[in-house]
Amino acid sequence: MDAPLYSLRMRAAAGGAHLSGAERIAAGAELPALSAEMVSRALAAGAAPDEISCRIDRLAATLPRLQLPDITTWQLPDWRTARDCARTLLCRAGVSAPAAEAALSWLASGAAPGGAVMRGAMIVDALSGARLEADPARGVRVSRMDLDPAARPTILGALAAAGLGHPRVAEAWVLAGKVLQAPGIVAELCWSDDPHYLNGYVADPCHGYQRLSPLKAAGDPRGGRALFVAAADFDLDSFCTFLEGRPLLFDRAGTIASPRPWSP
Ligand code: WAQ
Ligand code: MG
Repeated sequence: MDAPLYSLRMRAAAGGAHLSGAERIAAGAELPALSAEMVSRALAAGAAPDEISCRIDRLAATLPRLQLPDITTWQLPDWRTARDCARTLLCRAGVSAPAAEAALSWLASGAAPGGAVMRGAMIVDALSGARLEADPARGVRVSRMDLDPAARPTILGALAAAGLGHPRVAEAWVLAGKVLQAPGIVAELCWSDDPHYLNGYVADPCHGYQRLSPLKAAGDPRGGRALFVAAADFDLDSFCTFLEGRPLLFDRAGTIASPRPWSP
């Protein structure tokens, strides 16, 4: 019998605003080191946190194991052209032009009330562009997903070999991998709130994880995630329960294409 696995979740806040978060799944023996690593990360996030919460939950004995989406990387001359590219990719995935536009401008101006960065993701009707999340400051937090511990070295090795060794890539790839399994998902749009990390992505079930470099201007502290959903038969509760609650591991990489200049 395999050793039990645990979900670890960390979230740090300062002055009521989200600072950083992390999600992992690991065996018990890894928990002391991993939780210390998460606390260090919270402390290194920039502002001094006034709250760091770490939570550990034991998971069911057998977890589903899936393949990660394929990765493409589109190189763009600047972030404005990349936002046009994001519009094109979102529309190709089935998002309406107004819904894509609305999400891009929310992310650009701060999607939480008062123009702050959200703690989680917006949920956006892919047709109308209406926001569906219950709490516009929190959104939905995708959690309880990770690389299968046994496959982790191989998958991280494949990323590093492709020049994608930055830890943000693996984390976002895994997060998008889970998002693309959610019932009713059409596409995801994301860029970081880290002022120095400029890459972002559009993910959809057909074309996988499509990185756009750069997707924002250097120094911009705003970022976030929009999850576009098809409203027909959409059930908000099952969508959020899946993303927040259902544990999922990835044990195989998708194909990783070399970076290419974008051509529409
Ligand atoms: N669930 C939902 N939304 C989240 C989560 C989560 N677990 N974690 C973060 N967010 C939201 C929140 O609004 C953050 O402000 C925003 O996403 C950005 O989070 O291939 O690093 O962790 O080169 O800053 C994408 C490109 C990097 C990676 C994304 O996001 C690549 C990134 P960050
Ligand atoms: Mg961040």
